[in-house]
Amino acid sequence: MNTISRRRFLKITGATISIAATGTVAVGSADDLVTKASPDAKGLRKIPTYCDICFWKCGAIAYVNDGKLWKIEGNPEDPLSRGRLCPRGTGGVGAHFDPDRLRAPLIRKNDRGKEEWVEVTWDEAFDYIAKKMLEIKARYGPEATALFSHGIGGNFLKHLMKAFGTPNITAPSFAQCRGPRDVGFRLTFGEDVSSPERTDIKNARCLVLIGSHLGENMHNTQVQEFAEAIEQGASIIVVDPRYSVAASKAKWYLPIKPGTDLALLLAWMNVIVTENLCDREYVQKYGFGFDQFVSSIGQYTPEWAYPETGIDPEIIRETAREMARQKPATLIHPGRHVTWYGDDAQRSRAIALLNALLGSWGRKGGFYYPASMDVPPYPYPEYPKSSKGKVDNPNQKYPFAHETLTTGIREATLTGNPYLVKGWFVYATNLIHALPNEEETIKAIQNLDLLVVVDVIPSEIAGWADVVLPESVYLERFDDLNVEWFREPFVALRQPAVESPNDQKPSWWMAKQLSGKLGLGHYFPWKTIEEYFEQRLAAAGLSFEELKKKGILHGDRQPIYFDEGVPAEFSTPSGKIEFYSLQLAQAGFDPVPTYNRPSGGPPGSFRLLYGRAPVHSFSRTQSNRILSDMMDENEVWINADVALRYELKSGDYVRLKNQDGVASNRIKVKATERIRPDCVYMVHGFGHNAKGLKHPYMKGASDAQLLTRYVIDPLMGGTGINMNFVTIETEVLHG
Ligand SMILES: Nc1nc2c(c(=O)[nH]1)N[C@H]1C(S)=C(S)[C@@H](COP(=O)(O)OP(=O)(O)OC[C@H]3O[C@@H](n4cnc5c(=O)[nH]c(N)nc54)[C@H](O)[C@@H]3O)O[C@H]1N2
Ligand SMILES: Nc1nc2c(c(=O)[nH]1)N[C@H]1C(S)=C(S)[C@@H](COP(=O)(O)OP(=O)(O)OC[C@H]3O[C@@H](n4cnc5c(=O)[nH]c(N)nc54)[C@H](O)[C@@H]3O)O[C@H]1N2
Ligand code: SF4
Ligand SMILES: [Mo]
Repeated sequence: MNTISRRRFLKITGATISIAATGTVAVGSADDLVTKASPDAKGLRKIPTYCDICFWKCGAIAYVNDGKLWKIEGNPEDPLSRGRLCPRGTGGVGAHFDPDRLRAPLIRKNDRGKEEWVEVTWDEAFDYIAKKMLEIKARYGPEATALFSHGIGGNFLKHLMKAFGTPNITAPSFAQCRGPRDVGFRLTFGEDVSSPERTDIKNARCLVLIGSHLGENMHNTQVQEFAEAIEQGASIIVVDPRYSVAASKAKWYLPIKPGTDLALLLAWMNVIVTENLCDREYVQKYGFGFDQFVSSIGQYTPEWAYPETGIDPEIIRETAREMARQKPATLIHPGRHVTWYGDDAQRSRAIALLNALLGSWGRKGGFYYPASMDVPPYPYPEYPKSSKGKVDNPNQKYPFAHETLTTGIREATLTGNPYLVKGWFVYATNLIHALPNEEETIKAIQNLDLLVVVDVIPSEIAGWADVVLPESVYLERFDDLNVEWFREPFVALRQPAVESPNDQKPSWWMAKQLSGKLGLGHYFPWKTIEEYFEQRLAAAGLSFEELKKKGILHGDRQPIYFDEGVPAEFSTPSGKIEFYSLQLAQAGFDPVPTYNRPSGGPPGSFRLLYGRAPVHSFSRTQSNRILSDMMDENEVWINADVALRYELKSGDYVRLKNQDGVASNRIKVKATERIRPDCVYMVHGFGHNAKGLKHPYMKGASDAQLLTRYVIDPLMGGTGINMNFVTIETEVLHG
């Protein structure tokens, strides 16, 4: 079968441990899988699809009994899930049954944010939107409408917006998540880490996790592979101010002072170089600027790093030697959500450089070269070209931003610089929880002539919309083909298992309908979505019928390591791994990372850290009754000694108040030895205040509300948000 070329990959990227209840699942062979969502059907049907509770897109099989959704399990044919879903995926059926769901299109009938609506027909909603979009276009140009879209479900809306003529299409996955990592790796190796990460965790002999809290961060394949690596005796080194689930599996746990990881990374590299422990042949063959690199890191001894990080110099040496002992199967995990301190691209670059010293890029147990099926895009007419260009990064202020900045579009909406943005189309991203400083988001929204939100529940962002469009949940709809970049090439189909309970519709249908109202119908030449699939798959020599039946089609395994014949080519300016970066030097940045101490907080305050819980995704699952049954509110982790000082015990309620005087909803205390005394920690996504979210309303507290400050990464515009500090307000009563 067709497999895509490396060249196209470059082009495209240029653009359980006992931790989890991931029960192994026995399912029948693909032969008894059927595919149609027919509510009257009797008996048991198994419909292959892929999960949408997070962006990992695990292959799954939905079980429908007498027309009713029963359960969902992993598809054993799928290389991502390998037959097992994570607890969130298993609880995904709760999304279909959620009584808080949006049921019909809504138009605002009072001030923005009041959450008062009139139910309208789809036709009325589209008329309203099209009229506004065309007015905005006539007055300010097509670029004045921006699309915020997260996840594969937004693909057809992206296509519509490109056809409309706007280049302003963005997702929080860059400036609020993995952007700095991909920039740091791209500057070093010429390629992104991308998603799913090209990390060969299962073959690693030494795995270093810096923050990445696998096991709470439940990205399925990574967690499964982490368990495998542990079983095979890999040494695990975890660096985290909090004793995470991953830390409990580690041989070395380094409770680092928050924000000082770059100091540790520099000291590790210093040891490896000074003790002559690097992969010399690899570095000589593929490296550029190694001598300058060596002289630059000479000052960063473990003794220098000790007062910065709080990590004993001998532990720094010991762990560096262990990494070197296992090279090249030593994987310093690049992390994923890395927008922490504003120096994140340089910290990520240091991670890339440490991997480069150990020769793990392109090697088994390090970073592999992903492969993909060659499924050509649909042959649409060409998009109109924008004369204005993108709005998010005027004058390339952030020279290494290679994707569009959400917060850049927000900024332009607030200031009109470089030009005005008057319409936001928001698909599946809760901008109130996802972007730092919610006040700025709300102010920007108040400048708009049109805010459309496509969601499945009445989220906070939907509460601010002029028009809310209710989408069918993933178990009720087709979405675009998932042509994944992974260890092995495959293509997966999301298809409906059941019908939507009310007047909800899939986004491809919305995009096609709206295209008609905007005079862009010729951009949607296919009559049905099936026709679209058939055409794309036929062009790849694949059968839609077979894909419908199996949910997944595989390509032939390709070489994925240098040793297997992948050419060691690096798309950097020098064509080599850049230990020293001329591009950075020319743009006025450090060509080799250097360390700056992060600023501290007011006396008596604690740094606010946040992360994931195994049974929830961001702010999107708290109203899913199956998942909220397992975790209904978040807690604030407070160091046990600190709690004692405040006379607090686990179960008491407090409020957190940040440096700008913003106070949180009440939140339960977890007094624990498992966190440093200089920080507190909470799970992201709780503390909902949208009225329509009846079940999760005001349960737990929102980290997002407290993240009023952020530091922008000067290389690429990412928003570092671990820069907020809170005090603990105890007057809330003991509970
Ligand atoms: N269950 C679940 N899993 C998920 C998701 C989800 O919503 N739910 N979301 C997915 C997505 S998109 C992402 S991006 C990932 C995010 O997950 P990760 O990429 O693993 O990272 P973070 O959420 O940034 O990391 C939180 C961890 O970093 C630690 N930490 C905080 N500050 C510092 C510091 O200064 N130094 C160090 N070394 N550690 C620090 C925290 O204590 C915490 O353990 O999770 C993915 N997996
Ligand atoms: N404070 C803070 N901010 C963060 C993070 C953090 O940890 N703390 N994490 C950052 C990271 S790593 C990421 S990746 C981003 C994630 O940011 P987002 O992707 O915005 O995540 P959510 O908050 O879950 O918002 C998803 C929205 O999509 C809706 N939705 C769910 N399913 C569907 C569907 O099928 N169709 C439609 N149309 N809508 C649907 C949900 O109801 C919800 O309103 O946030 C970033 N921002
Ligand atoms: S990791 Fe879990 S929630 Fe994410 S797609 Fe896979 S099963 Fe679904
Ligand atoms: Mo993320």
